[in-house]
Amino acid sequence: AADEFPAGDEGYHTYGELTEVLEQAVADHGDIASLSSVGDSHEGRALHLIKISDNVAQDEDEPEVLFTCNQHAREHLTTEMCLRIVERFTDEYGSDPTVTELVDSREIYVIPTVNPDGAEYDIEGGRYKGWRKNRQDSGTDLNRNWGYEWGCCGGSSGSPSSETYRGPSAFSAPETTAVASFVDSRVVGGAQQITAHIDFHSYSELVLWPYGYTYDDSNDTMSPEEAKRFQEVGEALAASNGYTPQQSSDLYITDGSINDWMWAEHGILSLTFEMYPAGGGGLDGFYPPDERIEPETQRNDEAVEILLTEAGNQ
Ligand code: ING
Ligand code: ZN
Repeated sequence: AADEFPAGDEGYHTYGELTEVLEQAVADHGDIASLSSVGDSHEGRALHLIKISDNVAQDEDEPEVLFTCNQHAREHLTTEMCLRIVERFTDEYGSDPTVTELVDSREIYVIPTVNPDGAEYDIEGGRYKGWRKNRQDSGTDLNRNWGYEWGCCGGSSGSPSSETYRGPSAFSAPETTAVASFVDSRVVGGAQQITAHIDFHSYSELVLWPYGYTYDDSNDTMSPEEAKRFQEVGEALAASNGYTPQQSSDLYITDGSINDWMWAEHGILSLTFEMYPAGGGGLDGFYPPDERIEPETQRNDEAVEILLTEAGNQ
């Protein structure tokens, strides 16, 4: 779909367009939405953070939930997923009862692009490059750069030219550092406020949960009960969107992923969604036509509601 770039209002958003839409959403809904950033990318782009809640300027004692998108540059559909969450939970507030109840009782955080440099590079010149990594040196795979069991076990590479290069050290990428610092900052009075998280990727139509670094389904940092909860929540989410649920190491071993860090360091119920299409698309699988954006992001509306609800069940 290279001929559909640059995207219009109905299509994929460039970083500049995304920024404008977020600024407008906050301007239109200042009572329930605020825009800040968790830091800057390697090339200096703001890593936007949107907070959505009633009394948005206050830190209320409500379960907090985080949605992150676009760690991988070419997975542009995920940015549109995060944008849909922002637009839905602002535009539908006061008219949709479920949205209203969740905005009133939760603090929702959305980071629509964790890798804006890579995403802009991928579309530069109007031709998709199939780029995955960030834009530091020859590129780091952000989802192999997280600091729990970094580089321990497989599924990442020490070669800078690899698609899954883990970087020279854990959190060597400014993007992972910035998101991690934000999550660290949500520890208030010794308790992590964020209780649930989805990191959106594409593609394969999967719901994945940790651990990725080990085939063990439980160990000294995840009890059998906790593993069971991941599986139950993962299966409920997958029942709502028709994806296939599995522990992430059952797909393949990966070390240094965001989910492993979120769970091990913060006890956050953290899952990955692999969005449309299910498979067989090769490089095209990363570039569904504009017409797929609405149905394939809408497809996750219920899953997002389930996770927000689950966030209140400790
Ligand atoms: N897939 C994910 C990846 O980072 C994944 C799958 C996510 C594995 C989380 C382990 C943990 O390789 C894509 N498409 O990026
Ligand atoms: Zn990905």
